[in-house]
Amino acid sequence: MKFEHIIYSVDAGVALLSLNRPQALNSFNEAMHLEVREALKMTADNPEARVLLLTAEGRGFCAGQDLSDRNVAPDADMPDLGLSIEKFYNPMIRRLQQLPMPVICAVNGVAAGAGANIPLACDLVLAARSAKFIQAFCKIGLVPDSGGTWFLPRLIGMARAKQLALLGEPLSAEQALAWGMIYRVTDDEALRDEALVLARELATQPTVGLGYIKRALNHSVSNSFDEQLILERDLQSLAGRTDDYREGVAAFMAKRPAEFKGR
Ligand code: T3D
Repeated sequence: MKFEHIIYSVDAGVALLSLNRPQALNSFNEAMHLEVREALKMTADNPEARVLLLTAEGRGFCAGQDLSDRNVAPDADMPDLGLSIEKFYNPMIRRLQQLPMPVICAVNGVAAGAGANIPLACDLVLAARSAKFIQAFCKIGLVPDSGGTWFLPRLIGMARAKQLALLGEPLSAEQALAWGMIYRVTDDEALRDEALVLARELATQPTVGLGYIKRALNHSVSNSFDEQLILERDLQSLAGRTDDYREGVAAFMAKRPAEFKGR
C-alpha cells in the first residue's frame, strides 16, 4: 500500500509511523485512519518490527478528528459519530494497546481531542517541551473518546481528569510529566532523536518478554489481585519458553552480553 497521509518505515527493529497531514495539524480523516490501520497491521505481522514509534510531522502531533468533515449544512443530518468511533478510533486504540511490543509515542507539539488521548494508549510517551495536551471535546459539545475517560482517571486521578475534560484547558508537557501522565519531556529539537535512541535500544531487548510485561500491566488496572497473579503465572510460562530467555540466562552465566532476537 502506498501511503499519502502517513510516513512508515521499518529499520533496525523499529517501525516508525509518522502522521503526515501537517496542514491540518495531522487531524484524522478517513483516508489517514485507513493508512494508520494498515501500518499497525503491517507492524503486528512483521517479525522484524520489535518496537513501534508513533509520532507526527510539522508543528503539531494531532488535532483529533478533521472537523472539516463534520461541517455539514444546517439542514443536513450529522453523521453518527458513534459509528465513526466504532469503525475507526476504537480499533486503533485497541490495536495500540494490544500490539505485542513496546509502543513509544513522541508528541511533537499540540495534541488535541482524540490526538490527546492516542498517546495515552501507548506505553512510553515522550513530549517536546512545547507540546500541549488539550481535551478539546468539551469545547464543541463532545465527550472525550479514544479511551480518554478510561486512561485519564487512572493516570492522573479523577479530580484532574475532570479538570481537563470539563474545562478543556491546555496541559503543558512539564505538567503532564509532573502528574505522571507521560514518561519524559525533551527539548523540542531533540525529541525525534531521543525517541529513536530509546526505540532502537528497546529493539535490542527481549521484546517478546517486553510485550508480555505490557500485557500484564495493562490488565492490572481492571483485574482483581487473584486474576493478576494467574495472568503473571501464564505469561511467565510463555516468557520462559522464548529463545530470548534461554539466551538471557546463558549470557548471564557466561558473563557476556546477551544477543536477543525478539523470539
Ligand atoms: O467525528 C468523529 O468521528 C468523532 C470523533 C471525534 C474525535 C475528536 O478528536 S473530536 C475533537 C476534534 N478536535 C478539536 O476540537 C481540536 C480543534 N483544533 C483546535 O482547537 C486548535 O486547532 C488547536 C488547539 C489544536 C491548535 O491551535 P493553534 O492555534 O495552534 O492552531 P490553529 O490555527 O487552530 O490550527 C492550524 C490549522 O489546522 C488551521 O488551518 P488553517 O487556518 O491554517 O488553514 C486549523 O483550521 C487546522 N486544524 C486544527 N485542528 C483541526 C484543523 N482542521 C481540521 N480539523 C481539526 N481538528
